[in-house]
Amino acid sequence: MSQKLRTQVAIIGSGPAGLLLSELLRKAGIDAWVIDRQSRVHIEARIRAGVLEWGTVEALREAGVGARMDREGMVHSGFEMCFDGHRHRIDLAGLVDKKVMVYGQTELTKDLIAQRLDSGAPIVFSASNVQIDNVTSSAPRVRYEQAGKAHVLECDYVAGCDGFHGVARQTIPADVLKTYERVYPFGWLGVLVDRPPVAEELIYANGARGFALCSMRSATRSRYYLQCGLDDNIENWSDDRFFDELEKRLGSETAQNLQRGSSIEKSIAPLRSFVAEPMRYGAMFLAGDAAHIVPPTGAKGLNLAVADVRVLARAMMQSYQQGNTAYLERYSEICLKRVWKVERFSWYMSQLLHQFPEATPFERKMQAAEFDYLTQSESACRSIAENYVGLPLQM
Ligand code: FAS
Ligand code: PHB
Repeated sequence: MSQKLRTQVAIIGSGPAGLLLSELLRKAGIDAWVIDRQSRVHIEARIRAGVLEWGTVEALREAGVGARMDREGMVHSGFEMCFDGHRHRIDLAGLVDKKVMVYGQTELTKDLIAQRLDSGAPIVFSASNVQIDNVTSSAPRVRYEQAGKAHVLECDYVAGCDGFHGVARQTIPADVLKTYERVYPFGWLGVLVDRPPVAEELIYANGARGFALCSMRSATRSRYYLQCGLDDNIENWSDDRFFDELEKRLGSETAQNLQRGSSIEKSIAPLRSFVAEPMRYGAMFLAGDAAHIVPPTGAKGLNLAVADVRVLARAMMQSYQQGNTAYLERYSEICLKRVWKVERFSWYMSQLLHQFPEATPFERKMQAAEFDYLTQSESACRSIAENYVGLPLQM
């Protein structure tokens, strides 16, 4: 016999989107349940994004989880782009008077989960067989099993924050859902190493051997990425081979400051641009990777997920507190406007900064000319800067 439960908002997924939404709603006195199929340990062990737009920083503070980020995060006022060893700094503070925060997605996920557990508000881990029913009726509900027991959670709204491989998007009928996709012919091989970063700021590098990114999690923990083949696997990459290749891609001037170490995490992530429309179906709202994927070259995945839930939280507050459902009605339209701009920027950065196996000599020349133009045009750099720090959130 399944246990019947009731809430206002059923949130599928305990990643940054689902957790932030749950805490913004809780702060506004709106009940929600968070349900995830993975364990807490698994979720908190994921190594993903590392750069936060200022809008994301403000949303995390608004949700009450800004303290550790403000203590341990690193505020950056610029980053470097490097082409064939020639570095050019994008001065974010100088060009658009804004900065970014370097703070790991792993850490902000831990902060959000800890606050939710401390508050006693409902969060369910290791739920299996999660299913979403009746989202086009007046009685939407979510069913799941946990510890061998079946549960039925009745609700007003369902928030599908369950990532690219989740169940929510699959709930939208094929004749309603429209998807757009670009799969890139390479992946990113990432390593995490407890060594001081090679430079104070991030370096995005392109060259004949391919893309490389130098990022960090703290003054003593670095995160490096190399463009790799789609059919590549981490067994082919010893730490020594990784650092040898990174040195070659960075050029001797930068590489002389590179401190090698043993990797504490190593993984390959495919690169994809993906958008699903609409982001709302009846009483169900998609947010984050459940609705869209960007290649990480623009550092936008996490930030776009946060932008979605800032819009969704405000729309739900308007609905519950003022009975005004106008924003909920326009949720998909409002979010998709931003999604397509962010997709464009992430695609642009990926086109500029990677070696495409099928690229013609003319296309390589276009990359070089684009980079050359960037080094001489303040307007071009300002365009990159305003996108990198995050476009204003429009409601
Ligand atoms: P998430 O995927 O984070 O969370 C979805 C949650 O839903 C998960 O906890 C999952 O367990 C749960 N779930 C899935 N199916 C479910 C089901 N059926 N029932 C219940 N729960 C379910 N972005 C960057 O900017 N930089 C990076 O370096 C970077 N690296 C990345 C590496 C990888 C491997 C991936 C996948 C993404 C990376 N991203 C990166 C993008 C990343 O930051 C995402 O945009 C961000 O995690 C999106 O957050 P959510 O939408 O909350 O989805
Ligand atoms: C990271 O630190 O993991 C990171 C930073 C910037 C990106 C992608 C990943 O564009």
